[in-house]
Amino acid sequence: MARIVHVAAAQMGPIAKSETRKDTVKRLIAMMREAKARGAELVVFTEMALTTFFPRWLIEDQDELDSYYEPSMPGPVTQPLFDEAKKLGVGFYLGYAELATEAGKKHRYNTSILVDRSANIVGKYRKVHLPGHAEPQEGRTHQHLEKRYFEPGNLGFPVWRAFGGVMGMCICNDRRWPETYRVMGLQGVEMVMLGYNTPFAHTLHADIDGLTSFHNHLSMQAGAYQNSTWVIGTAKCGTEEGSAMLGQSAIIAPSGEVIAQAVSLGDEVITARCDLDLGKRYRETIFNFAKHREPAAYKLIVERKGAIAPPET
Ligand code: ING
Repeated sequence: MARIVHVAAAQMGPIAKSETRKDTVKRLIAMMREAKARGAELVVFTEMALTTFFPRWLIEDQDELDSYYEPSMPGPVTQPLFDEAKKLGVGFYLGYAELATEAGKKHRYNTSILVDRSANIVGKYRKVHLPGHAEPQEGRTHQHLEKRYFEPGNLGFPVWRAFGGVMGMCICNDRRWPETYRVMGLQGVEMVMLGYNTPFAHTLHADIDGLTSFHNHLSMQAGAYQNSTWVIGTAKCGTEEGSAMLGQSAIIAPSGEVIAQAVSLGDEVITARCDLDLGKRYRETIFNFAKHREPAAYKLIVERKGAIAPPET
């Protein structure tokens, strides 16, 4: 019996600083309803889907900064999203800024959750790879201060049995690092969900920033193919508070092929019929980890501290 999951990526256009969570939750619910109407049972929202991407600013007022985080999930403002999901029988991935209290101490994470079709939170992930800086940088029109506002994730890269398969999550910059997919790949992941907020002007090197679009799909397609997994990448995009961000949300098969892609820079739902057994056929042939990642040879692989010098002549 084929294990099919009908998936939607719910891309978001800009969220203005002035927009309330009530407003953004209404947008999320509207896209969830559209996704359901188009046959989806799992909706992948984006990174920090409830607020504007606030790490673009140096925020020194503590109350203003705290206003961007969720002290509880669901909370009073996000509960309607969970209620709608339960009513529709739709699961979802949601990215948000988390204010967690652990052993009486406050911690702040860039977080995502996986919610099943009965609106139960079955998984949580906290972003490991935090790009940008902790201190404001000269010469930038927009900062990228995730290292200032979040701690690195402390949950690793777990995977969960859900939706008839093995599900994994990551967030934005994580998608650029092979370790992200491989750690989940070694746990048998079959679908990796992720959201991203990707400004075009990140490195301020025109040649590199000019390839932002190319590097986006390159990273996700490689991760999908090399680990025989589906990858669902959902953007927050468009010009948000003056910062132009990449769209291109995509549903990528374990073959590495992009099988659905957003074409706008606004709220846009894309859907696909994802056969989880497609990944299985790759794992049983080309990427049979047990057979082809030669344990004996891999044991010999050591981290080199630099190139081997030429023999003394
Ligand atoms: N944003 C960006 C991302 O990794 C970035 C940062 C942009 C890195 C462009 C490299 C190039 O997509 C977040 N939020 O991680």
